[in-house]
Amino acid sequence: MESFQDRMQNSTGVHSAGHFTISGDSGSDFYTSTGDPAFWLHHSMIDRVRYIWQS
Ligand SMILES: [Cu+2]
Repeated sequence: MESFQDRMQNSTGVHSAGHFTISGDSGSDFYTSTGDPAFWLHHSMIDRVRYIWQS
């Protein structure tokens, strides 16, 4: 669990990188990402990867 979390959640992890690169503000406002519909494709894939990992 720890290694999976580290890869997904640290500041350059897959999950975090989507928040910081989709929809504009790369690095300062984590919450602007949700304004871009493309962001939800990213987040759906994050959920899918977690499900696959759990399985
Ligand atoms: Cu997120």
